[in-house]
Amino acid sequence: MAITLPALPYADTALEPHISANTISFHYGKHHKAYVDNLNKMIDGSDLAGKSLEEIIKATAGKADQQGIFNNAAQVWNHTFYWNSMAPNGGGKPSGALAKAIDDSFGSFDAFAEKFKTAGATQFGSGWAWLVAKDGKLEVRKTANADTPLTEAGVTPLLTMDVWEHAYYLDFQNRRPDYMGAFLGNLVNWDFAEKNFAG
Ligand code: MN3
Repeated sequence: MAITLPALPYADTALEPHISANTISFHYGKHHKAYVDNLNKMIDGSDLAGKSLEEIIKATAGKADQQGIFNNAAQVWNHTFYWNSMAPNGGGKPSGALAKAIDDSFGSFDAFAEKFKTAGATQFGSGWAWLVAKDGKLEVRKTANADTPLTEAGVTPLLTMDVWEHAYYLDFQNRRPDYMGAFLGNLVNWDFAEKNFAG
């Protein structure tokens, strides 16, 4: 069974004016789709065909001879996670257990937000910023290219922000900090992060 491109969880105009339908048409319709298509071509007829996306990522992580498969598989997973990390009328602050965990782990929501934006701003070149849970504590991470905390034992990804240029260049040109401000201020889907935190 081939890996499929999941439907977007909202209309392609739903994140406007922050992320345009034009960005979505390239980012989801071209980039995300290409990762799915490339992955299916690469695993066709191999032992990995028929395995789940998560199984493919874990089986190929850190293996130099399977870097291409890993990159495409991890990018499929990361992007689906990213689309779900945003919502129309998102932003604001989390509530309940996640809000308490953010205060306990970072000192305050604002301290978390600073750390998250710094992770995105200091990821040189392409990559991702993450909020993850590990041993009941929350951590901010950044990963390069296709790398994903999904491969780390005991780590649960809660939220991600794509900082590849293709995520923001059409709407923000080179202003990555403005994109990150819109992500946290207007788009971030705390309901999704809360569900991931609750397991
Ligand atoms: Mn991307």
